[in-house]
Amino acid sequence: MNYENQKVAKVAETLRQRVSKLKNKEDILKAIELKALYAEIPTLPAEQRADFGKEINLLKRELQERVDSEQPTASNLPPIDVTAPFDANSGDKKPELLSSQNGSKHPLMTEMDAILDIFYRMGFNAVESRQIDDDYHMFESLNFPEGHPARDDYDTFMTKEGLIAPAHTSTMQNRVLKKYKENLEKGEPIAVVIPGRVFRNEDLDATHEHTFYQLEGIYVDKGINAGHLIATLKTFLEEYYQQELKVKTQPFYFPFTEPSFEFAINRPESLRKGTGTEDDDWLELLGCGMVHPNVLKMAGIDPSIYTGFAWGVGIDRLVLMKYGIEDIRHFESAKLEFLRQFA
Ligand code: FA5
Repeated sequence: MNYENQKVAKVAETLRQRVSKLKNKEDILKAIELKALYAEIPTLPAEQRADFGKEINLLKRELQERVDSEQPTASNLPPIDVTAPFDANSGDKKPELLSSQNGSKHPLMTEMDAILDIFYRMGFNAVESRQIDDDYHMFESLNFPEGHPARDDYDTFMTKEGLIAPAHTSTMQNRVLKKYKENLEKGEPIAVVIPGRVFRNEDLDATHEHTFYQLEGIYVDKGINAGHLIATLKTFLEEYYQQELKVKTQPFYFPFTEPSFEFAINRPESLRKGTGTEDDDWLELLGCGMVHPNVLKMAGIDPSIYTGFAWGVGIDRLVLMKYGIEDIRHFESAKLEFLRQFA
Protein backbone atom coordinates (compact mmCIF):
# COMPACT_ATOMS: atom_id res chain seq x y z
CA MET A 1 0.00 0.00 0.00
CA ASN A 2 1.45 3.38 -1.03
CA TYR A 3 0.34 6.57 0.70
CA GLU A 4 0.49 9.92 -1.08
CA ASN A 5 0.85 11.91 2.08
CA GLN A 6 4.48 11.71 3.26
CA LYS A 7 3.59 11.81 6.96
CA VAL A 8 1.11 8.95 6.64
CA ALA A 9 3.62 6.96 4.55
CA LYS A 10 6.28 7.36 7.25
CA VAL A 11 3.94 6.32 10.09
CA ALA A 12 2.82 3.34 7.98
CA GLU A 13 6.43 2.22 7.60
CA THR A 14 7.08 2.46 11.36
CA LEU A 15 3.88 0.69 12.39
CA ARG A 16 4.32 -2.14 9.87
CA GLN A 17 7.66 -2.98 11.43
CA ARG A 18 6.29 -2.71 14.95
CA VAL A 19 3.23 -4.91 14.42
CA SER A 20 5.33 -7.91 13.45
CA LYS A 21 7.13 -7.72 16.80
CA LEU A 22 4.07 -7.11 19.00
CA LYS A 23 2.78 -10.01 21.07
CA ASN A 24 -0.68 -8.52 21.27
CA LYS A 25 -1.19 -7.38 17.66
CA GLU A 26 -4.33 -5.37 18.53
CA ASP A 27 -2.14 -2.84 20.38
CA ILE A 28 -0.96 -1.42 17.06
CA LEU A 29 -4.36 0.18 16.54
CA LYS A 30 -3.76 2.23 19.69
CA ALA A 31 -0.31 3.44 18.55
CA ILE A 32 0.57 7.01 19.54
CA GLU A 33 1.68 7.80 15.97
CA LEU A 34 -1.75 6.87 14.63
CA LYS A 35 -3.52 8.99 17.25
CA ALA A 36 -1.21 11.89 16.42
CA LEU A 37 -2.22 11.70 12.75
CA TYR A 38 -5.91 11.88 13.69
CA ALA A 39 -5.20 14.77 16.06
CA GLU A 40 -3.61 16.69 13.20
CA ILE A 41 -6.76 16.73 11.01
CA PRO A 42 -8.43 19.79 12.68
CA THR A 43 -5.19 21.79 12.43
CA LEU A 44 -5.07 21.49 8.63
CA PRO A 45 -6.60 23.94 6.12
CA ALA A 46 -10.21 22.87 5.45
CA GLU A 47 -9.54 21.77 1.83
CA GLN A 48 -6.79 19.30 2.86
CA ARG A 49 -8.68 17.64 5.71
CA ALA A 50 -10.77 15.19 3.66
CA ASP A 51 -7.81 13.70 1.73
CA PHE A 52 -5.65 13.47 4.81
CA GLY A 53 -8.47 11.81 6.80
CA LYS A 54 -9.05 9.31 3.96
CA GLU A 55 -5.36 8.30 3.94
CA ILE A 56 -5.33 7.76 7.73
CA ASN A 57 -8.45 5.60 7.46
CA LEU A 58 -6.74 3.55 4.76
CA LEU A 59 -3.75 3.09 7.02
CA LYS A 60 -6.01 2.03 9.88
CA ARG A 61 -7.70 -0.53 7.62
CA GLU A 62 -4.32 -1.86 6.49
CA LEU A 63 -3.21 -2.29 10.11
CA GLN A 64 -6.50 -4.01 11.03
CA GLU A 65 -5.99 -6.47 8.14
CA ARG A 66 -2.47 -7.21 9.35
CA VAL A 67 -3.77 -7.82 12.88
CA ASP A 68 -6.45 -10.20 11.55
CA SER A 69 -4.10 -12.15 9.33
CA GLU A 70 -1.48 -12.59 12.02
CA GLN A 71 -4.00 -13.63 14.66
CA PRO A 72 -3.35 -17.30 15.57
CA THR A 73 -6.07 -19.59 14.22
CA ALA A 74 -6.48 -23.37 14.19
CA SER A 75 -5.07 -23.45 10.67
CA ASN A 76 -1.88 -21.45 11.25
CA LEU A 77 -0.92 -22.96 14.62
CA PRO A 78 1.15 -26.14 14.76
CA PRO A 79 -0.92 -29.26 15.57
CA ILE A 80 -0.82 -30.61 19.13
CA ASP A 81 -0.58 -34.38 19.27
CA VAL A 82 -2.20 -35.29 22.59
CA THR A 83 -1.12 -38.90 22.17
CA ALA A 84 2.56 -38.05 21.63
CA PRO A 85 4.77 -39.71 24.21
CA PHE A 86 6.85 -37.20 26.15
CA ASP A 87 10.18 -37.52 27.85
CA ALA A 88 9.43 -38.34 31.49
CA ASN A 89 12.92 -37.11 32.44
CA SER A 90 12.54 -33.67 30.88
CA GLY A 91 11.91 -32.15 34.34
CA ASP A 92 10.16 -28.78 34.16
CA LYS A 93 10.97 -28.36 30.49
CA LYS A 94 8.01 -28.59 28.15
CA PRO A 95 8.46 -31.80 26.14
CA GLU A 96 9.00 -31.47 22.40
CA LEU A 97 6.05 -32.65 20.32
CA LEU A 98 6.58 -35.32 17.73
CA SER A 99 6.20 -34.13 14.18
CA SER A 100 2.72 -35.00 12.93
CA GLN A 101 4.29 -35.74 9.54
CA ASN A 102 5.63 -38.98 11.02
CA GLY A 103 2.13 -40.24 11.81
CA SER A 104 -0.47 -41.81 9.57
CA LYS A 105 -3.98 -43.14 9.90
CA HIS A 106 -4.23 -46.67 11.27
CA PRO A 107 -5.18 -49.13 8.50
CA LEU A 108 -8.23 -50.31 10.46
CA MET A 109 -9.56 -46.75 10.57
CA THR A 110 -8.97 -46.22 6.85
CA GLU A 111 -10.85 -49.44 6.12
CA MET A 112 -13.60 -48.56 8.60
CA ASP A 113 -14.18 -45.30 6.70
CA ALA A 114 -14.39 -47.19 3.40
CA ILE A 115 -16.86 -49.65 4.95
CA LEU A 116 -19.01 -46.87 6.41
CA ASP A 117 -19.09 -45.16 3.01
CA ILE A 118 -20.66 -48.29 1.50
CA PHE A 119 -23.38 -48.29 4.16
CA TYR A 120 -24.01 -44.54 3.76
CA ARG A 121 -24.65 -45.28 0.07
CA MET A 122 -27.23 -47.86 1.19
CA GLY A 123 -28.99 -45.24 3.34
CA PHE A 124 -27.68 -46.24 6.78
CA ASN A 125 -26.76 -43.77 9.56
CA ALA A 126 -23.76 -44.42 11.80
CA VAL A 127 -23.65 -44.25 15.61
CA GLU A 128 -20.40 -44.97 17.47
CA SER A 129 -20.40 -47.53 20.28
CA ARG A 130 -18.89 -47.08 23.74
CA GLN A 131 -15.75 -48.53 25.24
CA ILE A 132 -17.35 -49.01 28.64
CA ASP A 133 -20.89 -50.20 29.23
CA ASP A 134 -23.19 -51.85 31.75
CA ASP A 135 -24.84 -55.19 32.40
CA TYR A 136 -28.21 -54.02 31.07
CA HIS A 137 -26.87 -53.16 27.61
CA MET A 138 -24.39 -56.06 27.43
CA PHE A 139 -26.89 -58.72 28.49
CA GLU A 140 -30.40 -57.89 29.70
CA SER A 141 -31.54 -55.68 26.82
CA LEU A 142 -30.26 -58.40 24.48
CA ASN A 143 -32.51 -61.07 25.96
CA PHE A 144 -29.90 -62.73 28.17
CA PRO A 145 -31.83 -62.90 31.46
CA GLU A 146 -29.85 -63.10 34.73
CA GLY A 147 -28.17 -66.49 35.06
CA HIS A 148 -28.60 -67.29 31.32
CA PRO A 149 -25.84 -69.77 30.38
CA ALA A 150 -25.01 -67.86 27.14
CA ARG A 151 -23.63 -65.02 29.33
CA ASP A 152 -20.63 -67.30 29.91
CA ASP A 153 -19.90 -67.48 26.16
CA TYR A 154 -18.78 -63.86 26.33
CA ASP A 155 -15.53 -63.68 28.28
CA THR A 156 -15.99 -60.09 29.32
CA PHE A 157 -13.61 -57.78 31.15
CA MET A 158 -15.42 -56.20 34.08
CA THR A 159 -14.56 -53.55 36.69
CA LYS A 160 -15.11 -54.23 40.41
CA GLU A 161 -18.14 -51.95 40.19
CA GLY A 162 -19.65 -54.18 37.49
CA LEU A 163 -18.98 -51.95 34.47
CA ILE A 164 -18.17 -53.92 31.33
CA ALA A 165 -15.71 -53.41 28.47
CA PRO A 166 -18.16 -54.43 25.71
CA ALA A 167 -17.45 -57.80 24.10
CA HIS A 168 -19.52 -56.87 21.03
CA THR A 169 -21.19 -53.85 19.47
CA SER A 170 -24.64 -55.40 20.04
CA THR A 171 -24.57 -53.48 23.38
CA MET A 172 -25.79 -50.50 21.31
CA GLN A 173 -28.88 -52.16 19.83
CA ASN A 174 -31.29 -51.09 22.57
CA ARG A 175 -30.05 -47.46 22.52
CA VAL A 176 -30.25 -47.21 18.75
CA LEU A 177 -33.73 -48.77 18.57
CA LYS A 178 -35.01 -46.32 21.19
CA LYS A 179 -33.29 -43.34 19.56
CA TYR A 180 -34.66 -44.02 16.08
CA LYS A 181 -38.06 -45.57 16.81
CA GLU A 182 -39.78 -42.31 15.79
CA ASN A 183 -38.62 -43.16 12.24
CA LEU A 184 -41.11 -46.05 12.23
CA GLU A 185 -43.99 -43.76 13.21
CA LYS A 186 -43.05 -41.54 10.24
CA GLY A 187 -43.10 -44.57 7.92
CA GLU A 188 -39.29 -44.69 7.63
CA PRO A 189 -37.07 -47.65 8.53
CA ILE A 190 -34.48 -47.76 11.30
CA ALA A 191 -31.22 -48.28 9.39
CA VAL A 192 -28.12 -47.84 11.54
CA VAL A 193 -24.57 -49.16 11.56
CA ILE A 194 -22.46 -49.04 14.71
CA PRO A 195 -18.67 -49.14 14.49
CA GLY A 196 -16.85 -49.85 17.73
CA ARG A 197 -13.91 -51.30 19.59
CA VAL A 198 -14.64 -54.48 21.54
CA PHE A 199 -12.76 -56.52 24.13
CA ARG A 200 -12.69 -60.23 24.97
CA ASN A 201 -10.68 -62.35 27.34
CA GLU A 202 -9.63 -64.67 24.50
CA ASP A 203 -6.92 -67.19 23.82
CA LEU A 204 -4.94 -65.34 21.17
CA ASP A 205 -3.89 -66.70 17.80
CA ALA A 206 -3.54 -65.52 14.20
CA THR A 207 -7.30 -64.82 13.89
CA HIS A 208 -8.22 -64.03 17.53
CA GLU A 209 -7.35 -60.77 19.30
CA HIS A 210 -8.40 -59.55 22.76
CA THR A 211 -9.14 -56.08 21.31
CA PHE A 212 -10.69 -55.73 17.89
CA TYR A 213 -13.30 -53.77 15.94
CA GLN A 214 -16.81 -54.74 14.97
CA LEU A 215 -19.46 -53.14 12.84
CA GLU A 216 -22.98 -53.80 14.03
CA GLY A 217 -25.91 -53.20 11.73
CA ILE A 218 -29.60 -53.05 12.51
CA TYR A 219 -32.53 -52.55 10.15
CA VAL A 220 -36.19 -52.49 11.25
CA ASP A 221 -39.36 -51.82 9.27
CA LYS A 222 -42.65 -53.47 8.28
CA GLY A 223 -42.28 -56.71 6.32
CA ILE A 224 -38.52 -57.26 6.75
CA ASN A 225 -37.31 -60.84 6.33
CA ALA A 226 -34.09 -62.88 6.20
CA GLY A 227 -33.87 -62.35 2.42
CA HIS A 228 -33.26 -58.64 3.07
CA LEU A 229 -30.54 -59.55 5.54
CA ILE A 230 -28.69 -61.80 3.12
CA ALA A 231 -29.02 -59.38 0.20
CA THR A 232 -27.72 -56.46 2.30
CA LEU A 233 -24.67 -58.37 3.54
CA LYS A 234 -23.87 -59.91 0.16
CA THR A 235 -24.08 -56.48 -1.51
CA PHE A 236 -21.87 -54.95 1.15
CA LEU A 237 -19.18 -57.67 0.88
CA GLU A 238 -19.17 -57.56 -2.92
CA GLU A 239 -18.71 -53.76 -2.81
CA TYR A 240 -15.95 -54.03 -0.22
CA TYR A 241 -14.01 -56.75 -2.05
CA GLN A 242 -14.98 -55.43 -5.51
CA GLN A 243 -15.95 -58.85 -6.84
CA GLU A 244 -18.84 -61.31 -7.00
CA LEU A 245 -18.95 -63.67 -4.03
CA LYS A 246 -20.74 -66.92 -3.16
CA VAL A 247 -22.28 -66.70 0.29
CA LYS A 248 -24.04 -69.12 2.62
CA THR A 249 -25.69 -69.03 6.02
CA GLN A 250 -25.78 -71.78 8.59
CA PRO A 251 -27.91 -71.94 11.70
CA PHE A 252 -26.39 -70.56 14.87
CA TYR A 253 -27.53 -69.32 18.26
CA PHE A 254 -27.59 -65.80 19.67
CA PRO A 255 -30.15 -64.92 22.39
CA PHE A 256 -30.90 -61.59 20.66
CA THR A 257 -31.80 -62.92 17.20
CA GLU A 258 -34.28 -65.60 16.14
CA PRO A 259 -33.46 -67.29 13.83
CA SER A 260 -29.69 -66.70 14.09
CA PHE A 261 -27.05 -67.44 11.47
CA GLU A 262 -23.38 -67.55 10.82
CA PHE A 263 -22.66 -65.94 7.50
CA ALA A 264 -19.81 -67.32 5.39
CA ILE A 265 -18.28 -66.54 2.01
CA ASN A 266 -16.61 -68.90 -0.39
CA ARG A 267 -13.16 -67.37 -0.44
CA PRO A 268 -12.17 -66.60 -4.04
CA GLU A 269 -8.57 -67.12 -5.09
CA SER A 270 -7.66 -63.44 -4.83
CA LEU A 271 -8.65 -63.49 -1.14
CA ARG A 272 -6.80 -66.70 -0.33
CA LYS A 273 -3.31 -65.17 -0.50
CA GLY A 274 -0.85 -67.20 1.51
CA THR A 275 -3.50 -69.31 3.25
CA GLY A 276 -2.80 -72.48 1.24
CA THR A 277 -6.53 -73.31 1.27
CA GLU A 278 -8.53 -75.00 -1.49
CA ASP A 279 -11.48 -73.99 -3.68
CA ASP A 280 -14.23 -74.94 -1.24
CA ASP A 281 -12.82 -72.71 1.47
CA TRP A 282 -15.83 -71.31 3.32
CA LEU A 283 -14.89 -68.56 5.74
CA GLU A 284 -17.21 -67.46 8.56
CA LEU A 285 -17.19 -63.69 8.67
CA LEU A 286 -20.04 -62.57 10.85
CA GLY A 287 -22.95 -63.38 13.12
CA CYS A 288 -26.45 -62.24 12.21
CA GLY A 289 -30.16 -62.95 12.41
CA MET A 290 -33.68 -61.56 12.69
CA VAL A 291 -34.01 -59.24 15.71
CA HIS A 292 -35.63 -61.18 18.58
CA PRO A 293 -39.16 -59.94 19.43
CA ASN A 294 -38.06 -59.44 23.07
CA VAL A 295 -35.29 -57.06 21.95
CA LEU A 296 -37.82 -54.99 19.98
CA LYS A 297 -40.26 -55.00 22.93
CA MET A 298 -37.55 -53.81 25.36
CA ALA A 299 -37.03 -50.78 23.13
CA GLY A 300 -40.78 -50.09 22.97
CA ILE A 301 -41.28 -51.38 19.40
CA ASP A 302 -44.26 -53.66 18.67
CA PRO A 303 -42.91 -56.92 17.15
CA SER A 304 -46.34 -57.81 15.77
CA ILE A 305 -46.04 -54.79 13.41
CA TYR A 306 -42.30 -54.46 12.82
CA THR A 307 -39.53 -56.93 12.11
CA GLY A 308 -35.85 -56.43 11.50
CA PHE A 309 -32.44 -57.92 11.02
CA ALA A 310 -29.08 -57.32 12.67
CA TRP A 311 -25.49 -58.43 12.21
CA GLY A 312 -22.06 -58.00 13.76
CA VAL A 313 -18.96 -58.31 11.59
CA GLY A 314 -15.33 -58.37 12.72
CA ILE A 315 -13.54 -55.53 10.89
CA ASP A 316 -10.02 -56.86 11.57
CA ARG A 317 -10.87 -60.15 9.87
CA LEU A 318 -12.35 -58.40 6.82
CA VAL A 319 -9.14 -56.37 6.46
CA LEU A 320 -6.88 -59.41 7.07
CA MET A 321 -8.46 -61.10 4.11
CA LYS A 322 -8.44 -58.03 1.86
CA TYR A 323 -4.67 -57.58 2.18
CA GLY A 324 -3.58 -61.19 2.84
CA ILE A 325 -2.23 -60.24 6.30
CA GLU A 326 -1.05 -63.39 8.07
CA ASP A 327 -1.68 -62.45 11.71
CA ILE A 328 -4.43 -60.30 13.28
CA ARG A 329 -2.12 -59.33 16.15
CA HIS A 330 -0.15 -56.97 13.87
CA PHE A 331 -2.97 -54.41 14.13
CA GLU A 332 -2.58 -53.74 17.87
CA SER A 333 1.18 -54.36 17.89
CA ALA A 334 2.17 -50.72 17.19
CA LYS A 335 4.90 -52.06 14.88
CA LEU A 336 5.83 -49.17 12.61
CA GLU A 337 7.22 -51.55 10.01
CA PHE A 338 3.73 -53.05 9.62
CA LEU A 339 1.76 -49.79 9.89
CA ARG A 340 3.92 -47.85 7.40
CA GLN A 341 2.98 -50.25 4.62
CA PHE A 342 -0.49 -48.64 4.76
CA ALA A 343 0.59 -45.01 5.21
C1 FA5 B 1 -21.17 -61.42 17.98
O1 FA5 B 1 -20.33 -60.70 18.54
C2 FA5 B 1 -22.61 -60.97 17.84
N1 FA5 B 1 -22.83 -59.80 18.63
C3 FA5 B 1 -22.91 -60.72 16.36
C4 FA5 B 1 -24.35 -60.45 16.07
C5 FA5 B 1 -24.82 -59.16 16.00
C6 FA5 B 1 -25.23 -61.51 15.88
C7 FA5 B 1 -26.17 -58.89 15.72
C8 FA5 B 1 -26.58 -61.28 15.62
C9 FA5 B 1 -27.01 -59.96 15.54
P1 FA5 B 1 -19.48 -63.27 17.34
O2 FA5 B 1 -18.97 -63.51 18.71
O3 FA5 B 1 -19.61 -64.43 16.43
O4 FA5 B 1 -20.89 -62.55 17.36
O5 FA5 B 1 -18.53 -62.19 16.65
C10 FA5 B 1 -18.86 -61.60 15.41
C11 FA5 B 1 -17.61 -61.46 14.53
O6 FA5 B 1 -16.59 -60.77 15.25
C12 FA5 B 1 -16.97 -62.79 14.17
O7 FA5 B 1 -17.61 -63.38 13.06
C13 FA5 B 1 -15.56 -62.35 13.82
O8 FA5 B 1 -15.50 -61.77 12.54
C14 FA5 B 1 -15.32 -61.26 14.84
N2 FA5 B 1 -14.60 -61.80 16.02
C15 FA5 B 1 -15.09 -62.49 17.07
N3 FA5 B 1 -14.13 -62.77 17.96
C16 FA5 B 1 -12.99 -62.24 17.49
C17 FA5 B 1 -11.63 -62.14 17.98
N4 FA5 B 1 -11.28 -62.64 19.13
N5 FA5 B 1 -10.72 -61.50 17.22
C18 FA5 B 1 -11.09 -60.94 16.03
N6 FA5 B 1 -12.35 -60.97 15.52
C19 FA5 B 1 -13.28 -61.60 16.23
